[in-house]
Amino acid sequence: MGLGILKDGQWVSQRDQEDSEGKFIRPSTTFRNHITSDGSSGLKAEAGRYHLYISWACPWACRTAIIRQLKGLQDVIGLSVVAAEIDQNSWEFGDEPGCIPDTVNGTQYLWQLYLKADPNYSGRVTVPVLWDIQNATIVNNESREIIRMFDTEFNAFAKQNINFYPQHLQKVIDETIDTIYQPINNGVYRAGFL
Ligand SMILES: N[C@@H](CCC(=O)N[C@@H](CS)C(=O)NCC(=O)O)C(=O)O
Repeated sequence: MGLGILKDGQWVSQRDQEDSEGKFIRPSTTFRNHITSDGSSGLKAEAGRYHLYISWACPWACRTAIIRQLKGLQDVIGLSVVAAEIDQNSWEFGDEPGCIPDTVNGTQYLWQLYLKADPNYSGRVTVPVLWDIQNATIVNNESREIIRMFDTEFNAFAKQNINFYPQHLQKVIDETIDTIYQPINNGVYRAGFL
């Protein structure tokens, strides 16, 4: 199955995704802004302002949905779910069980969401995506950073008082994630288990 990519704002339905040894290459993510509880980053944690896009087929996206659920943030951060299967047309909203349509932007394909954030975007169109409704753009599409924001910056709104990144475990949590998800060169990442 081939996968597509955005090039200068155009969806192209084929791309190279292997290195010279035939191994899958996972480039680093593009949108890396941060929400903070006090708004000092320029993006303040607020109820109803942010929306999460995932697929249940993606383990990276699932961890963001899991933390949203465990913290009790379902009423604070909205959720849309694309269909579990991806093909050369990108992630697509459907009507299969588990899908939740894009009630914020009304897109059919996830690449359309990326173009709303950046009309000239070039790169992979991946889940998860954390969307800022107020600024109409993508905050962040890196699951490791999204789960940290949900865990640490939204405590004023969270229904569950749980800390998933306690000080005494931070080193071992980071080391474990680094082992699974290793940078190989020039910002190119490869999932350790692939
Ligand atoms: N670094 C990202 C990786 C996300 C990722 O690779 N998602 C995959 C699904 S598991 C994806 O959307 N792939 C679509 C594509 O490569 O076109 C994260 O952890 O959030």
